[in-house]
Amino acid sequence: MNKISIVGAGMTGATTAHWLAERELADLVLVDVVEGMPQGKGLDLLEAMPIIGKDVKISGANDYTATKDSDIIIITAGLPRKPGMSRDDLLSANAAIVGTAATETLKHSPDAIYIVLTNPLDTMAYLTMKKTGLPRERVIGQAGILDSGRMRAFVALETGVSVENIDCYVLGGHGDEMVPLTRHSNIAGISLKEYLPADTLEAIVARTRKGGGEIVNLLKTGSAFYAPSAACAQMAEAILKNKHLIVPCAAYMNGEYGLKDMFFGVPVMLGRTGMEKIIEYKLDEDEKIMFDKSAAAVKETHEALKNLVKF
Ligand code: TXD
Repeated sequence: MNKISIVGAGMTGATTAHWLAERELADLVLVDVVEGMPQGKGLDLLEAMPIIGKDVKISGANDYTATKDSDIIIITAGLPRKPGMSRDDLLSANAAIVGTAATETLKHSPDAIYIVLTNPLDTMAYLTMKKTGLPRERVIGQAGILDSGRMRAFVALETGVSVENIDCYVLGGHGDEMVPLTRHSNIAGISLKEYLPADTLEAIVARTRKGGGEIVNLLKTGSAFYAPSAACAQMAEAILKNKHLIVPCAAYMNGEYGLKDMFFGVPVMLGRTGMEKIIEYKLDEDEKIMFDKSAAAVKETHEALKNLVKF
């Protein structure tokens, strides 16, 4: 059985464990600083396994020894947003948490692939790669599947078409400057630009960009967790099953799309070695402008990180 350890057993971490257990993909370990909480959630989930008929071992811990020999480490530890906060407002608090989680887990699982969720996402993935010194194939950030999932849900609500027929591609940084590619997004092969009136499509794009904030404002405390964790589980499955699945994720850029030394949301191929390949779309002029704007915002947060942390 494969093994996945999830650091941060809060809303996103515990719900990721839930989706993963349903897939019977790997044994699971939850790690959190709150005493008893990861153990309690782990045991509760373990006791659900006979009921849903899945042979998965799940446990919780407050230290990293239990994560030994994990195939995948998922990092969701850190603070979530409060209403009125941007993801970047979380930078200094979460940099300390993610830095420790990354280096400590690596000691026990030198061959693991890292999936990072903590915000500000692109910069926390960058921090994880720099702190661990891992090759870029083994550090991937989750954002694009979620942002694209939100857009797919809004298109489905608008059109009444099955979510299975709707493909959306939201690229760029995981912030308000994210880039929903309406030309490439489609319903059963028909571009959204053809399928929907311009103003409807514009409203969907705007709602997608603010999708995380919409939920933060409704919840009042905490941020979205069902869709983010479902996205994370899809990534872990694609990796462990060596699916060569192409999905938007945050990846370390080494010249692709003209970007270097930064994490950015692009279509990647996921398989057993992690991020196997970056897919490069041909962007038109408008798309390129949106890409550059989003990249500039991510770069700025990366620079703020470099002023906080030594690699
Ligand atoms: O799509 C995405 N990338 C995201 C990211 C979608 C949803 C949530 N996203 C971000 O993940 C969010 O902005 C936060 O930065 C993290 C965690 O969000 P979550 O909603 O799960 O927050 P919780 O419920 O507060 O859980 C965080 C847990 C909590 O139990 C803390 O006790 C724990 O993290 N924590 C730690 N665990 C281990 N080690 C350390 N040092 C630690 N510090 C806090």
